Amino acid sequence: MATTNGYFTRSIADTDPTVADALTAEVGRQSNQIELIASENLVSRAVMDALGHIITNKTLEGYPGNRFHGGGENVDTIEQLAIDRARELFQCGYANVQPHSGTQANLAAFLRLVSPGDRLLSLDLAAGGHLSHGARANLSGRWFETHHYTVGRETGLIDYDEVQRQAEQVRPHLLIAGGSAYPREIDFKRMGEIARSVDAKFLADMAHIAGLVAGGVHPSPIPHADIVTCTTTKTLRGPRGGVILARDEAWSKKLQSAVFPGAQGSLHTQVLAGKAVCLGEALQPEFKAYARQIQANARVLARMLAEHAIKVISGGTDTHIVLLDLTATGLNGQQAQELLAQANITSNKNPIPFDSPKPAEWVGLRLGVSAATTRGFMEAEFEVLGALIGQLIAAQSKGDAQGAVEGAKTRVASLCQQFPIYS
Ligand code: DSN
Repeated sequence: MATTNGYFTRSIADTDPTVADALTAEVGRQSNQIELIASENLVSRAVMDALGHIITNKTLEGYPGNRFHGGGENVDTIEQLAIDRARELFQCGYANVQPHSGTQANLAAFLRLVSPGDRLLSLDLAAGGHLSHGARANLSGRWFETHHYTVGRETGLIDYDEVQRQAEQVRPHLLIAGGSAYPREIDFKRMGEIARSVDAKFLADMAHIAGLVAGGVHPSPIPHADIVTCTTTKTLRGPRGGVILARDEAWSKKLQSAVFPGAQGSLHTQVLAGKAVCLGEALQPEFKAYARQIQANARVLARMLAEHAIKVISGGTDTHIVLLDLTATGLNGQQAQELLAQANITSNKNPIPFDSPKPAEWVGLRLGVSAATTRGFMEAEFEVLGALIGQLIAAQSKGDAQGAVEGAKTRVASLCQQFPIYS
């Protein structure tokens, strides 16, 4: 019987060494590489305590005080805390902390904002948009008629006059701002004005920049959008999951039922606990300093790469993201990603504006500084890192990066040793 053979006491190393070995290897991987994937971060020990807690056993549907199952009193406490913290952090009237991901949060928002066949106007994927904003491969692309705005070919910036012109032409039911690879500040106020001028609803997806908004270094979409969605995973430095926010508590009834039972079933109770912890952390004064450091570090990284003759899309960054155009280097995104990986720097290939639709042909590399900033890297470390990446790419475009890889590996190892994680 499960309960007589150490079911409640034996560790994973004893019961399932194959999985345990992969988990141990992952600790080594994360410790010994520099994480530059813009959607990643390093959660606190407190968030991990929540994620690994037996609260995961609890099945619940509904909302605090109004559940479909018994025994929910402790989860009620945690969920209410997460809601209150999200409302305080983002200064809004309504928060729903149940969405299992940002995409689920968007799905629930669509359920209340649009009907099948309606027109969406969202940022083009290659210009930094997101799959769940009407991409063909996503349900949203099947259910809605999607139109995209993009960025200026030369500037890499959203041209708001052009968005206005397109909105007048398309007459969307829903205008969406936000995405996964736009490195610059988004003018949510202007986007809200554009939406209202054509009687469209306005959804702001601040998944990537939620931590920057929380930390006060990026303007908040809350005053301007009908609904705001985000993840807790990225700059917010929490568990994998989504949140829906609205300025106005009037959305409460409609959005509660859009999330459950509209878009998903029972809660991920352990993630809910992790969200409560991360939102509590983001309310601390140190989080503001963290957000400022992200921005400062990203600017240094962008400057260093530009000094190494690598084209930085839009010429810089206002966020945690630095998006590189590798065209002039002769490398594509995949080759650059693999090159950096040889030196234990983790990144991802990405399309740049007007790039090929085929991932194998993308010439972009997306870098993000949130995780390394959590690790303790400051401007000085990002100067070193920017130079290393610049030298690696320059050497590879001349055909021989072996020496540069060896040199970079040594510097990366010493940085990782200097800034340990989870020790
Ligand atoms: N949208 C993906 C990214 O930005 O990497 C996952 O969050």
